[in-house]
Amino acid sequence: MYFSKSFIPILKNNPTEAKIKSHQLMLRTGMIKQSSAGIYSWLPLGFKVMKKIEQIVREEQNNVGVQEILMPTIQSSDIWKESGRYEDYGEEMLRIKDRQNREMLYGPTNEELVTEIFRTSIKSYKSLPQLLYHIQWKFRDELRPRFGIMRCREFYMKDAYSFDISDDEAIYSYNKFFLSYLNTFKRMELSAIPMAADTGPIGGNLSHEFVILADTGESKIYTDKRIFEVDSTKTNIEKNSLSKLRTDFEKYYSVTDEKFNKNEFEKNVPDEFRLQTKGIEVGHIFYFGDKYSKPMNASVDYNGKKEFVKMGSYGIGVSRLVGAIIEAKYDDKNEIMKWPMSVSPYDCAILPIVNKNDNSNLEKATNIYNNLKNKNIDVLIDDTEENLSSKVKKFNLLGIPFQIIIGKNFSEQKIEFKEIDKKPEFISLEEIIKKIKNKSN
Ligand code: 5CA
Repeated sequence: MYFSKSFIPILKNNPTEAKIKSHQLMLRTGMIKQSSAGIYSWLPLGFKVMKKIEQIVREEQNNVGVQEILMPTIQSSDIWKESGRYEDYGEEMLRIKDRQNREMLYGPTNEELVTEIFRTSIKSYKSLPQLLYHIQWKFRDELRPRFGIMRCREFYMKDAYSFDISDDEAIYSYNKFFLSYLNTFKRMELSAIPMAADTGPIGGNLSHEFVILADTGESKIYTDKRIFEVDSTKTNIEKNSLSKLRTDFEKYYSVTDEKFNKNEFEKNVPDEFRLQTKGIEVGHIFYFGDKYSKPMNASVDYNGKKEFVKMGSYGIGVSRLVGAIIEAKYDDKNEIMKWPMSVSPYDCAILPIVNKNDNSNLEKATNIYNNLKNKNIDVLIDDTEENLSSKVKKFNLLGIPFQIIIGKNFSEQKIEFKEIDKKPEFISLEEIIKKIKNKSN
């Protein structure tokens, strides 16, 4: 992509309405545009990042055997009346009437709808477990939408649902998601810690939030620093291996605000390991047994007996993750963003010095650009006539992890190449390709 032809509407200055760095950067680099309070359009740069995050989330759901479906955004109120949540959900739910005067709503979550889908098709315990997910827009009429896409009204979520015959099997499903979440966030180079959490309007009594540390986070957290050392790499999908993983984490006190108990914290965590800080909730998993299956009559036949299925639900804030990664990776002091390669909007940027009367640098840049494209490396080339220092400043904000700079001292064998936050080196195109490919794997 040529910068001059791209739709990346960069702002000169930080927008004053934005209070945290992710919101500032996303507006400044034209990733999103607000359309009304808490509702955003996703422009090419932001959309590319979000789609890459979505794909990682998808692959890690598939890896633990969850099947993808797609449910609609608009739901009928009938099923919510069955579960009893239609009234309980309160003003956060956007209620809509259709032309027949039927009560509809824009889904804030999908426990009811997925239970309705399940109960009409699955009749025997032999078809269990069923693990289903979708990635779909949600709407919650938040009282105070804020921080851009971090707490907005319309957001993109992966939500998954599990159906099992017993508590024991249901916990096994829960633990599969536990592992898949750790793997998902690791691929985005985030260290997300699972914390015992409150269940709010979703319900149940077992729940973990996955939280990444950030000063600007809205969740207060209390944790034992040793939890960062827990190794999940040797865990496999077997029941015992997964429950060991849970135990390895749960050994360490780690809770969100609502679950905090000062005495327990001080009793369980030696002084030097106590960490009291803030974080961003990027995922949340729940086990709630028959909270929905019972009132909605979702049961299976178990050797002639009717058993209500045991359910859990599992969310990841796909759109929130875009902001969360910025909060975790943006270097405030040097004003440099560096996207993890796995979610970066482009793999490499080429910054030639271009002037009106001499297009030789642009030709060299185009040549390299074509070479990289042939190797499946996604490149953004800045073909504008801005001077080099303002190009570098601009690209430091765009956060593409690699840069090739083409100026007067260009040489085929010693091309100026740098990782965005490191010193330049002078190497051949083959070596450049190798370095980029190494980082992509
Ligand atoms: N049904 C359950 C699990 S699927 C559920 O809805 N869980 S949730 O309420 O915790 O939401 C799941 C994730 O969506 C959260 O962890 C968070 O990352 C994201 N999320 C929730 N509310 C918002 C919001 N207003 N703006 C952006 N992301 C949000």
